[in-house]
Amino acid sequence: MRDANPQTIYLKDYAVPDYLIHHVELNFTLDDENTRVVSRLTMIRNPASQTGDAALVLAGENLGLISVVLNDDNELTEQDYLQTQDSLIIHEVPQHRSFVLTIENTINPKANTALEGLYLSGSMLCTQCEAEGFRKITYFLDRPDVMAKFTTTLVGDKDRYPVLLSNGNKIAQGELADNRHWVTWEDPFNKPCYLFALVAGQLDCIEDSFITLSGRNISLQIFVEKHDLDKCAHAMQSLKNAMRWDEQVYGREYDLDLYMIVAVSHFNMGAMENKGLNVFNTKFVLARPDTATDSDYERIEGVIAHEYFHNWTGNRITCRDWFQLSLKEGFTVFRDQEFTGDRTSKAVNRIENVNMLRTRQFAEDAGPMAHPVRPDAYMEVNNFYTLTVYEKGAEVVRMIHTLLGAEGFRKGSDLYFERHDGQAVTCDDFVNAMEAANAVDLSQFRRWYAQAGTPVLTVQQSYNSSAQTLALTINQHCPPTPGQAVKEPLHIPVTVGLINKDGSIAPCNVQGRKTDEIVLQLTQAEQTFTFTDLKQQPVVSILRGFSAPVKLVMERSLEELAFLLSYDSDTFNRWEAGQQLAGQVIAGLIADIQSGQAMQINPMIVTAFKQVMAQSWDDLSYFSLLLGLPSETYLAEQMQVVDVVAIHKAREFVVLTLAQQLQTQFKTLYLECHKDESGVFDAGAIGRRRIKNMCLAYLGRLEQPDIQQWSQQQFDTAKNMTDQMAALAVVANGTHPAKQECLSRFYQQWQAEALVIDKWFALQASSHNPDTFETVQALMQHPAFDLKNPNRVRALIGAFSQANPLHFHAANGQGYQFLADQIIALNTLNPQVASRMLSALTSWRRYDEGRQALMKAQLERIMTTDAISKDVYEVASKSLA
Ligand code: 7MF
Ligand code: ZN
Repeated sequence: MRDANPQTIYLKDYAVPDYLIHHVELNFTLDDENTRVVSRLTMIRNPASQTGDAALVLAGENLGLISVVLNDDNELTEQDYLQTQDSLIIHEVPQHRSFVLTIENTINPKANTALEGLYLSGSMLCTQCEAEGFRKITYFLDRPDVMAKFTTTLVGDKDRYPVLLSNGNKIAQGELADNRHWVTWEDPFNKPCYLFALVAGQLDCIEDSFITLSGRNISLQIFVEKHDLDKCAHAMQSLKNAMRWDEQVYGREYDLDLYMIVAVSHFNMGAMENKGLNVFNTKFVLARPDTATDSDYERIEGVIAHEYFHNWTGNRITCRDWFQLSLKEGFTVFRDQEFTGDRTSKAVNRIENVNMLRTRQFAEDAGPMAHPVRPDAYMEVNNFYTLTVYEKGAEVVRMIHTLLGAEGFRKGSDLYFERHDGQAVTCDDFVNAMEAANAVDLSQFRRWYAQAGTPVLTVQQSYNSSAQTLALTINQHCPPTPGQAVKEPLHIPVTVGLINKDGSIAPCNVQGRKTDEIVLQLTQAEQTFTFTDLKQQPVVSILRGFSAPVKLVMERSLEELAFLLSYDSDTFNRWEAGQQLAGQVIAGLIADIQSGQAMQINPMIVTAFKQVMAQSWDDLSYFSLLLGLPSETYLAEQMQVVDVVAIHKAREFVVLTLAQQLQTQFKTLYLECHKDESGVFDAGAIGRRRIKNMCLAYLGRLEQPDIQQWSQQQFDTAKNMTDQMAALAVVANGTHPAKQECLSRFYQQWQAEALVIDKWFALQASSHNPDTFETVQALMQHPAFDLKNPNRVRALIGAFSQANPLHFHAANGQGYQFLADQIIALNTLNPQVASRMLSALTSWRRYDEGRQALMKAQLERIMTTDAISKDVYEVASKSLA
């Protein structure tokens, strides 16, 4: 919490550090409220530094400084250094030889509600240092291009902190007087301080092992609170799957003898890849069939893999500065997506990732916080852990993969690891390696890293029957974003396939090469590609697999979309055709509502759904996605002025119509797939649960006694959380007579399981029932609600503001005022979470005038918050600019 005028940091100002740290010896005397830190730094002036000033500037915040000693015997006095709010400046240190600086300070973990640095989560002491948390532990050169070897000794009471963990290998331990003990950890790898971690507390652990490709035996441990020991098996198996996959697909082995994961209940985000000691949000570790849904199981495996993959893409090779964050995050997200695709269903995984990209990243890219994958300026680095850096960053890596092919990409990643192991590098270094290993020119492609905004591709086709050619003309245009008025054309891979009217493949014949599918390389503002030897006009399947993160504009009739939904061999485009068909039908209904007419549904949607349901499907999860309608958020993305009420009404009308007209099919399918397969997590069982619960959700809209009976029955007898939660959602989102009873029984049943209670909060907060706002207000007062727990905040406030457009955007502004109240309260407690909650208000320009004024007024009120944090200030001020 600081002044309301924070500094902007620019990429163009990057300079190498003036000093380097070779070795760090840390000694922690642990106490919940008064931990003592002794840090002994072996340092040297950086020979590459260009600055004349010799002062040593260390970053540090909220530290109780005790002493500063130079070379073990020279205790510095206040004449020798200057302490500011966020730094310690030592006026003179040796310039031509290495020196040792020993700093002693205190910190208060219990008072640390921002959950950055060393803090208390429940009864566990733990750390979060990325991006700039280490400076809240001790004074340091807190930047990722300063890499050092760490040795860490932890000292604490044996009963209060029986388990003492840090990075690397345990090299010594012993007992002390007063019931205390100590452990020393040594990490043999150089690392930046953001990868440092410490955990201490009353923890239990499950253990396993993994034999690497070269035959090394790695010990694996997952630490949790005792009552969670029975929920770790899935995370452990996931870890082993990820380790094997990285060996097979990237040729990368784990490098330490020990890999530890700790699950903590208070965590600002998903997880953290600290070297050898990952710290996870409990949400992404704990799973038991009766407490976690199938999606939770899949997500856990993905997050465990993500953090594991960071060991090579992030830890062994790290970022030079935080503008390069996508170097590790974009690449690692791409890796975890590919892993999840291999483990589950490629088609479903791609659709889910694109859905998230198009609803959330596209909104970010079109709003006041738009920035390139490699940002060029920030006030608060924590605000740049964004969907753009992560998800669009992964798309950029995926496009390189598409352009080079799997083999070429692997050559490039091998060269990247070979060139840069042990270094802190840039996004450019990554692209350079890809280029060099494949002898290609990616200079224009590099614009993807520098240019913000979502490009729009407009496609026109013209078939010439006498020449038997099809000309595809593609135009690219990227709208301006804050600070970037003019955009250059990008290098965009556009994957295309052609389909004959009978559903067979029409070969793509471009410049004499004949293939089933082609990757067109769009490099100009407008380009025409000509396909030859086409005896009949084919249907074009374009942007297959969503080959680039762009918006596609192409006139399509409902008939053409229905054709693609039946015949496209590309699983992504087949699903996309169904979504567009539904989207067009819903758009028609929205127009009806806005012009005051009765809603007239186009029956083609029913026919299309009927046809999908009449086919037999191997991948039932994919089948269930084909039966889903575009979300209200995605529909909102498509509108000039978002009309939340019309979107909701129109979409609900389609849901109800489908439920009525396909009632028999939904019922049959439900009964066919409704079996007890609790604890079975293969693709078949997961798919049956998905499709059955999709059917139940449709049928629930009918509000018929027999269906109410089914959902109640499923709720009462479910032995797995997927089925229980799905049934509860149907019961609670309507007029079911047992609604209140089921909600309170669910609470009673699960009150000891925090993660299940989060689901209970989120379900009620995202309900479309008319009394939802009052329910949310009441839940804020619930004894289980806690503003200091980020998972709870996301479950209640996050779900209401981000997953309930209808009620959040209530025309009287009560939703906005509520959110602003919570953000103001969170600003002092936890600025990172406060700033994330702001995202629901940043898109205010997308709404009607009345709502715009109400949202803007709340943003302005937030701006007047006393002691406004950098985090909240940056987002609120940029939103209003
Ligand atoms: C999967 O990236 C994908 C993304 C930073 C914290 C985890 O490993 C991380 C950390 C944020 C947002 C998303 C993710 C993470 C963070 C994440 C987790 C799993 N380095 Br902030
Ligand atoms: Zn990551």
